[in-house]
Amino acid sequence: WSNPNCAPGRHTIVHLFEWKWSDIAAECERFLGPYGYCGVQVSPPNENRVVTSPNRPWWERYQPVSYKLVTRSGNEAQFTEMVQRCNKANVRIYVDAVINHMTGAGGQGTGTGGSHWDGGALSYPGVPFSSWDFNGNNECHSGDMNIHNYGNKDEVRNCRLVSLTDLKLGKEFVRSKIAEYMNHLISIGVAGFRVDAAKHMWPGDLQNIYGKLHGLNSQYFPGSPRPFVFQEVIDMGGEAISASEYTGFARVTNFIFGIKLAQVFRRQNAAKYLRTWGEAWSMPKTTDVVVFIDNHDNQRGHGGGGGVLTHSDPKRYKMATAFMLAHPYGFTRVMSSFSFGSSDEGPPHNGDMSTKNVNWGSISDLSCGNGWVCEHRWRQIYNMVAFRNVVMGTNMQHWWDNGNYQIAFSRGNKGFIAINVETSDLNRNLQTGLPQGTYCDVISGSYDGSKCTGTEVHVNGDGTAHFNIRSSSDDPMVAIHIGAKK
Ligand code: ARE
Ligand code: CA
Repeated sequence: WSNPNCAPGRHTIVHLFEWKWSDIAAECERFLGPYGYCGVQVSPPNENRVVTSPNRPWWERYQPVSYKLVTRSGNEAQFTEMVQRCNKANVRIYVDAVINHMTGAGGQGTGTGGSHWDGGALSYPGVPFSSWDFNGNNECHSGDMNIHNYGNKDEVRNCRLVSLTDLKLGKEFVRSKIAEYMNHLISIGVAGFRVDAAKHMWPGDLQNIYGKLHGLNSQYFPGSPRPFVFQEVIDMGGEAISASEYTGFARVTNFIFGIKLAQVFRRQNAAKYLRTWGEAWSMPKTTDVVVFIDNHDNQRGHGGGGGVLTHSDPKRYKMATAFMLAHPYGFTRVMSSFSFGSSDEGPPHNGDMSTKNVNWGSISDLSCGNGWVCEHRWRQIYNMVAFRNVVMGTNMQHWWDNGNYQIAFSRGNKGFIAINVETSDLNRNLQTGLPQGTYCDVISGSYDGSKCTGTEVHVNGDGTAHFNIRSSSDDPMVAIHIGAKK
């Protein structure tokens, strides 16, 4: 369950947060496929509660009503078409699986797929789940049924996360309904799952559910390998539950990663220390993690968030993302956001609250418009996704730092990056480890097949090259690789 099942030569996924299935299908064909992305993490595809106060927040999708595939992103036919078109474009789909809970415990109503739900009565006939499918006073001893103490494992796993009705995953019927939902998605052709709120489920219950999952659809995945599973476990240290309880069988999300890199690129911790980036920073093994600079929660202060870099601080964000993509550690995920004022605000919408389309834009300008930030279409980011594909399998070599905030390293003899987080310019010769030749800096431009649209870097016969990186530049870094050589 730890293999992402990417098409050959692809190594990064993008979270297209709240995108419509029809837009994702088009994006796979016109952008993600051609630009080398492995896949897309999509928002939860199953029926959810319709929240009207606040009006249709993004987080209503984390309150399941049933496992019917009807949401504001689209219906089952649109979901299926997206999966088919993306797989055909060599881009995988990973589903955000919300399986710890159903809706908030109060209220009742009709979900996005027309199913009735009643949180007070613990009734979800669309599945169907009823009161004996949920944890109650026998399992949860917190008093009011909610989680208060993250120091108590039983409470975190058997009580309600922010009052969401907590499924009894020890029960065979509940496990089988969840596995049925996930197997339905597998039969459509998805490549794996992000497991939401995994910390709030017992590792044994999760392994039981994973064990019920079918191999992937052989139409797209020869030999039907196991689905990829990465589990959302927030472990910053200091709580009863640790990420290591969830590794060894599947991956976990690494939340230390984005916080620590934010400190470096905000100049609160010298970049020279990144020389040992990885397990030495109290992070799990490289093969056990999915890594990212920010996610949909912490970019807006949810999930204990804050402290991370986001698109709203583009200079530092691009530097941190470039470092992530250049460095060998972890399986990488790029965030693709919509712009927001309040932290509750849902995706860009039309007058009837339907989600706005994403623009394709012109060839020279890949911006998305309509309130979609589309970090994954920023040149400094997509060119580093390609860099990662080119250098995959090589080690970090030729590390250099100025003893403070200027760093550089190569990936074997295939790629090289220099980053200037200093307040002064970087102007010197560095050993790149690359073969002699003229390379295109893929930060300031691209290789268009014959020439560089940005700066050129000339690597000498001895592997050295001259770098001049002004600290005041919008992008104080240079990256070159053998896939963008003149
Ligand atoms: C909303 C309202 C609540 C209301 C609830 C039920 O905000 O006030 O009680 O609905 O009506 C998202 C939003 C929530 C939202 C929820 C349901 O962020 O605000 O609640 O959807 O609509 C913990 C979990 C972690 C979780 C974060 C948010 O461990 O798993 O909280 N993250 C995932 C998703 C979220 C999603 C959910 C789970 C729920 O990524 O987007 O919530 O499906 C420390 C701990 C962390 C803890 C953190 C915050 O850091 O270490 O474990 O994270 O504090 O409490
Ligand atoms: Ca639980």
